[in-house]
Amino acid sequence: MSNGNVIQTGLDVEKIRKDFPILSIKVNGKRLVYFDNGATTQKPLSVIKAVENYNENLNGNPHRGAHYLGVTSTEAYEKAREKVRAFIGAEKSSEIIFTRNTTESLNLIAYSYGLNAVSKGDEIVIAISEHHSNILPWQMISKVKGAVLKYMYTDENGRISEEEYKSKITDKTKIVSIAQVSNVLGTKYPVKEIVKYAHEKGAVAIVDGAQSTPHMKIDVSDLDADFFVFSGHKMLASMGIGVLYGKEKFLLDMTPFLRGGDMIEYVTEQDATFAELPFKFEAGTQNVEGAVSLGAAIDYLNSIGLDKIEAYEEELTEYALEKISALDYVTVYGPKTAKGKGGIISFNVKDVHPHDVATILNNYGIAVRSGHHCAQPLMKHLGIQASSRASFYFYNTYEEIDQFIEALKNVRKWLGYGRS
Ligand code: 7TS
Repeated sequence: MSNGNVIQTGLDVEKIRKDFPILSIKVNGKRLVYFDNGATTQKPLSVIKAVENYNENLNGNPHRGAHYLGVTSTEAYEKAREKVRAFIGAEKSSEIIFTRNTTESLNLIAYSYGLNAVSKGDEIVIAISEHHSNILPWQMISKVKGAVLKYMYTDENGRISEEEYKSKITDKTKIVSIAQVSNVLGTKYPVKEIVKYAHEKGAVAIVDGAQSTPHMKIDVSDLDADFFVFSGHKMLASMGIGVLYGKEKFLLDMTPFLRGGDMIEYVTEQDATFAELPFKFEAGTQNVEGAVSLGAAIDYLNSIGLDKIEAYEEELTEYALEKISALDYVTVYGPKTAKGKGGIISFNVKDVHPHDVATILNNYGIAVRSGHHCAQPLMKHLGIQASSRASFYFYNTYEEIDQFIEALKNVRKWLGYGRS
């Protein structure tokens, strides 16, 4: 299996890798093994070229003026919006709002929806494994409005049981916000069931798709989430472009988050009326080249197929889990099998600080993340300060996992310990 890049899923990974120039660079004399895809992903040539083409031929300030480049940039921007709509199965492109990233999308929901919808004594429910981006906005709303922030806890396998979410989401719950895939544990949570239950209790459901949208087919209509958010840079696109999907019935009633140019209809000395959706939420000059990069990234992902990507990553993760579990001085957090888990493995090496693990692996050209992964409440829940994390994408190979495991076997030796 270790040399098999063309497995049951039929992904020709060697061919795919040729599309990603950065994967050929050397780090400390070794070919880069990039296992930090949970933080950000690399770009294929088609995305790099789409941005180049935009800047060489199409750049202008969209939605302003009638001149040629004003029109071409508007077309490029709106074409990207339509690609996003189709990619996540939204009904209308006016339900797709471009933001900077997942963090901004969640803050937009908190300020524009949460501040109005939540009152004293109401409850907001999130998971203990949330990224800080899906915690801090709700802490703010809870403090300002006198609401209660409640947590759904993960069990020893990194899962949230039906019993757990049903005991936390109650008639008092106004907002449920949960990541579809945990950026630390890799758990794929039963978000469709959680959204359904939240609706039964009269709550609004928000799904953070930062770690799911790049890796699996998303259909927001089927999921029925009221809001769905993600970042372009974790799915082959540029940094600085993110998405907020919201059901029209909510977006229409929400007040703008940011105010200024391009989001108005009329402005008088003392008052203003706002532009229609989605422009009401896109104040100021937008990141058009970012949107273009996201459109090109979507084309690339579609050309491979999200179902194939998910299946390949599951096989790769199963292989890595099997190998890493055989090292008795390594502790793995979250689900121990790849079924129901994204390509994310968080772990600690006995007696070695995660930063040392990452630094030693870097000597072998291997990039893994270390730290609290912006999930400090989860770290506390797990009883640890930090962990190392390997996170995969469809351009990673079995060979790279072998290299990673071999390097991991040497980590304790570097620090003067025996191998086990
Ligand atoms: N939500 C989840 C589940 C995430 O994993 C991240 C980023 C965010 C929100 C925030 O995304 P941003 O694009 O707004 O920054 N996660 C990580 C990570 O795991 N390592 O670096 C960033």
